[in-house]
Amino acid sequence: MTMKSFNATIMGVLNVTPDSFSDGGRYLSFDNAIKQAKLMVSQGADVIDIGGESTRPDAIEVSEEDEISRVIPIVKAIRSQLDVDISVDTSKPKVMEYAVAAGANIINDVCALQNDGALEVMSDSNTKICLMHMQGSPRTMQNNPTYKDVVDDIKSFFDKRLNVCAKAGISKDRIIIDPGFGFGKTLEHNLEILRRFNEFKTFGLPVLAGLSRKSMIGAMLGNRDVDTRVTGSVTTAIIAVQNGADIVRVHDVLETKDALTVLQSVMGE
Ligand code: 9MG
Repeated sequence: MTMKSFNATIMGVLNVTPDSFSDGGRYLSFDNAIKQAKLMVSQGADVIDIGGESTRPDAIEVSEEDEISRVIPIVKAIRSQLDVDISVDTSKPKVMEYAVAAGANIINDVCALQNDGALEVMSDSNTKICLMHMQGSPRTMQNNPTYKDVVDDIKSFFDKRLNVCAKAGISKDRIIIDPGFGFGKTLEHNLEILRRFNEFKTFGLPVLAGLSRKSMIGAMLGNRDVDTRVTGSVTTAIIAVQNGADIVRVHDVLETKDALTVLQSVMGE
């Protein structure tokens, strides 16, 4: 029997938005956000992903200034108080610029550096970048998403974005890819991506899976609401890691860490 390593990186989600779908507003205050970041680190998070604008379809748009004022003080506080990598979830070049200057280790861009100016900002830095696939925009993405072959189509998208990044001088060793569960995908698309997750390994890059508390979990469990999706979320994280995910983006760090530790003990090298 061949043994593998299942020591995936745990990225803990820290939303500092009033309207994020799964923890809307809970960590909006500065003190609560820092407390939550400390808790996630104590539970085993390797990276904290800080987001100041929700990506849900009905989310209120946030100005550049508001996003900067929500996110950057938290980046600075976490940088000075905790020994953890910091990711900033943003698609705005100005926020990227501030985040990089404040010491972020990763820019997590659900628009894969397609917004005007994003590529230039990131080519001027050494920070890692997560390129996520999304069909459409957050507002329109769930209006009948269609693919010829969902995994092949997403892989073609990565081919193109990796080319664009290479031309802009962004080296491959800075890039993480992410098929973007729930971003312009039906339940069937999401399930197929999860089953065929290891096909994204052909790029030779770290692959991130973000499934935590998403509506696909609720749908599989008979329209379960967001607060009762923990077990389903952990199960999908485990499947993703068994199928090659290097990083899992999760809300429930303790539960995910326990499940990964058990997986590694039983199945790991
Ligand atoms: C911000 N955000 C929400 N869901 C996400 C996912 O699945 N991947 C990444 N990279 N970011 C996400």
